[in-house]
Amino acid sequence: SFLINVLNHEDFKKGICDTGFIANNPELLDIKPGSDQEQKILSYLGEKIVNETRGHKPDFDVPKVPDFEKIDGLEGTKQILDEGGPEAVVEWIKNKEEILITDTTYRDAHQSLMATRMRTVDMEKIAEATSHLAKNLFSLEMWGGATFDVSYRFLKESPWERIERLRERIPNILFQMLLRGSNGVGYKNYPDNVIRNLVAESAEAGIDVFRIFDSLNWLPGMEISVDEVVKQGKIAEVSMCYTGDILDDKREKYDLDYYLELAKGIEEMGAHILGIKDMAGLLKPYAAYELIKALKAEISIPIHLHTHDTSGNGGATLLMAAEAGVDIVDTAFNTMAGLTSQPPMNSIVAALTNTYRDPEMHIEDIQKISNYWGAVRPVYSQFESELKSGTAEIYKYEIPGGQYSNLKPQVESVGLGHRFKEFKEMFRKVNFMLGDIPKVTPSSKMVGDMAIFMVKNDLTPDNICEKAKNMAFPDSVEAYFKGMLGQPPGGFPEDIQQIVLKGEDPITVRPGTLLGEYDFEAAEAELKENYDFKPTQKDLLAYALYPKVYQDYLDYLEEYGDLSHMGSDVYFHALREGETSEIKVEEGKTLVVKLLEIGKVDDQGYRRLAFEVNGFRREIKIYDEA
Ligand code: 3PY
Ligand code: ZN
Repeated sequence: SFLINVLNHEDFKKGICDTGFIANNPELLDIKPGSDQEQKILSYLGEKIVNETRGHKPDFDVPKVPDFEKIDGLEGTKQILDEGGPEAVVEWIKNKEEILITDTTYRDAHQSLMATRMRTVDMEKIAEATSHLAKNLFSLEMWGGATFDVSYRFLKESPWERIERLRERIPNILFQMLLRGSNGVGYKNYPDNVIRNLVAESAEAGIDVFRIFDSLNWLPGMEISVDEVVKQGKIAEVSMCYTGDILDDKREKYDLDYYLELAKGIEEMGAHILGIKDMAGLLKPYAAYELIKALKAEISIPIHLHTHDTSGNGGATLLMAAEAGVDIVDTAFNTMAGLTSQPPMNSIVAALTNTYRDPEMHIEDIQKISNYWGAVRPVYSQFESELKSGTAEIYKYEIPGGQYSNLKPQVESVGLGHRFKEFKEMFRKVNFMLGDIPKVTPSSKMVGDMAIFMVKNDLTPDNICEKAKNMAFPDSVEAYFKGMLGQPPGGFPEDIQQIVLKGEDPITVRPGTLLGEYDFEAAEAELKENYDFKPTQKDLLAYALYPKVYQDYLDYLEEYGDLSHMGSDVYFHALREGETSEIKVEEGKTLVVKLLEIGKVDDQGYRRLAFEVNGFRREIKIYDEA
């Protein structure tokens, strides 16, 4: 390669090559990496090292996958569904006195603790052990919500492949996803055929339980999703989002009757299970008791409770719900639980063992899985929020767990990091200014956008109608007031609606009836034209839901290749000088990479990095942006 470098050099071609040629042109000694794949990986690592980690990497323990005895003919809830359909699962739940447990570690726990950054490799390694050691779980919530977007946008991996890779290793436990009704796994209303397609493809990929919600508790926003889930023979867990406080007479909009009416509507829609989606952890323990007791008397489908532990009361809420007869509760393995995540599974199981609601899980077995996650978590610490303890202030601010770990960076990104407290106060004020609405993706994002907008422009609920008359509001706020997220309980405040819409008429029908069909064929033609591959229906959905994010992902793959098998310590922190790492590049193929040296910046601003790859010295040059 030295010779090739010499022959291709501009000066050499022009014949300018005296005795100083080599000494004056040290880049001639560039030894280019071997294969294309190798080169892509080294450029990925090089970029990380030179422009991000600058060679600093903390020490990490290697997460240990526990030993377990393989069970022949392993069976669980998945087999009940596959053999008898949703009705068989519902019957089975109803006949159980024991409480059933869902684990959210693969989805909401990391969405709420570490901005959804958990990579498939870390899930995959513990998957088979989970299928055995936690075989009595009702379900694993492992998809949907923000995971779809974040996989493509930040992790540069396919969320579809995640289902596949996990399903291969977990044949016995139901897979559950979170579906935002007409908003799919996005932040806006999508055409009906996109939603139907998303449900069908998710079902085909391996999702069994669809937890469907509407961010304003507007039932028409969930119709299409529910209909398609039922058509696919999967379980429709239709949810009501819990907000306010049924124990507080002053929050009369969200009293017990509100939820009972909603639940009846959900049962009438054909839901197999009622979900209670307490996205911010506002359901207090005694309120949970009262709510579940009343619901049990009113409806006949099983009840699945989802909460967050932001206040520190999440465990108490689950236990009171258990006492009131709730059928299924969401938890996460302890080392991935607590705070903005779900209440801790191991502790809840311990609390209920030897009671009439004993979840029939083995404490020692599930401890092993929790230990694994405990070792995985530090690799992701840069994505964690600063929250160190439970906070009763969540009852005041009502910020969803999944939004919490994202908010600080979002507020910082618009230069308001130092005004975070003020922002949280504004989040609350905006909620009441809008008439007190359920806040969950995407309505929670809209409230967040509005709060940022108001803090930035020194607006208050008192001065907004005057001061913001001629201002352009954030897109999400405009869409909300237009009715594009559906209709909020109690309607829109007209004065604010007028200044936001500036004369435009809002809609009151289901947005999907106005959107027309998404043209999947045109999308396929577009993708084929710009990228050299034949997209699957799943790829087309990614493009339909997130056109820009998906194209950026494809561009990234061209530049760096598929890095989804690389260990997360290397993926996020690369290597330090002298460190050797086995980097898995695909199934059955590993490169042994050692970072030998990070060179000094040259006069063009480049650093030369020397690696050893499978025993061969490789060098690359990376531009130092600092
Ligand atoms: C999501 O929609 O992603 C949520 O987790 C809402 O709580
Ligand atoms: Zn949640």
